[in-house]
Amino acid sequence: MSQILSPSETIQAEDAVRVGVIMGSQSDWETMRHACDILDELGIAHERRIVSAHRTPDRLADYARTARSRGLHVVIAGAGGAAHLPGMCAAWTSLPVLGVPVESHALKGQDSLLSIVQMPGGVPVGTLAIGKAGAKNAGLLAASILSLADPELAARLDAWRGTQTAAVADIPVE
Ligand code: RP5
Repeated sequence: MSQILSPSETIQAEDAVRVGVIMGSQSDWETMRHACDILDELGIAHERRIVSAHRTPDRLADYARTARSRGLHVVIAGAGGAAHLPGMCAAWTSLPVLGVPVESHALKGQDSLLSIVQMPGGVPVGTLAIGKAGAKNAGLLAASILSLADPELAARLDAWRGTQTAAVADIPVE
């Protein structure tokens, strides 16, 4: 379902790939994998790339500028620290960009959160929570966006939510 492209490969998404999951570093993967897990669970084809706003700025520009023409509908971008990746991605594309603040060591992700959420008016990034919950919800929000034009996905998303609801116990156990 997912497509993993090596950094050296020409950026070329398959037609079916609708979500791009990008992250600033390999070290972000432990967080961003939770977005990919949700996309896999819901049967949403996606690609995963390491794209750094600071270390690989040209790769970011290429990726974001071609995202729509390559068939992507949503980009999920996760980064930590001075987390410019989601904002710079949104500067290059008018696709929905969902930003995931990765939990940093120094400031526990508050730096990441503020870097991502405080976009100037005119260039939006939909900012999620810090860390795993944010990555998971980014996957779910991407699914929700795609479900607007995909009734079968809407049904899978509703079923996923129903399963989650059914799994909540009435009474806490020791
Ligand atoms: C950011 O710097 C990345 O998104 C990552 O969260 C952080 C640290 O990167 P590494 O030094 O672990 O590669 O660009």
